[in-house]
Amino acid sequence: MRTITATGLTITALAVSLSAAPAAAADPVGVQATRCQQEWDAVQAPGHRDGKVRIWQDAFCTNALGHDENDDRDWGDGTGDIKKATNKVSSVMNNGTLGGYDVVAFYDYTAYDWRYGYTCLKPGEYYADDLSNNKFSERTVGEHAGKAFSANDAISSHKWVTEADCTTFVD
Ligand SMILES: [Ca+2]
Ligand SMILES: [Ca+2]
Ligand SMILES: [Ca+2]
Repeated sequence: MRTITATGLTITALAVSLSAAPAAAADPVGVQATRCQQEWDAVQAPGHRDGKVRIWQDAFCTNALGHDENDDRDWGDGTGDIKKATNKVSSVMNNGTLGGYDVVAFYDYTAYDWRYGYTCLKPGEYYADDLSNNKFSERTVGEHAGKAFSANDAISSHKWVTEADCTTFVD
């Protein structure tokens, strides 16, 4: 009886994997989506938390543009750890160590100016693999006050903050 039961289970499992295979092959995004997890796993630190924020030019953690354990008030000014990344980043990761200032705030404007829109990435969210799915907070000043713009290809500065400092989060 045990042999028959085991055979039955094997056939069932095979049928499931065969039926699932065509869908996976037709979905290259499914392959891309594992890239951020691979990048996360590759960080050599306890719990993969080395205290840094990581950024990529393209979605799915592709084409790295830098990493920083501090704040950077201008992603395009040629100084600090983030130098040539303004208005082009499409995926981000929070490898911050847990506790205190462990949330990363990303701003549309330089100098951490939250009034023109920002969004925060909690350490427990790990990463955002495609920022085109996320918007900054609504602007509170300027001609576009009340509007919320896409966070994709738009971030211009970042700062380590606490969760209590944010009301808008990357999800
Ligand atoms: Ca900079
Ligand atoms: Ca981009
Ligand atoms: Ca910007």
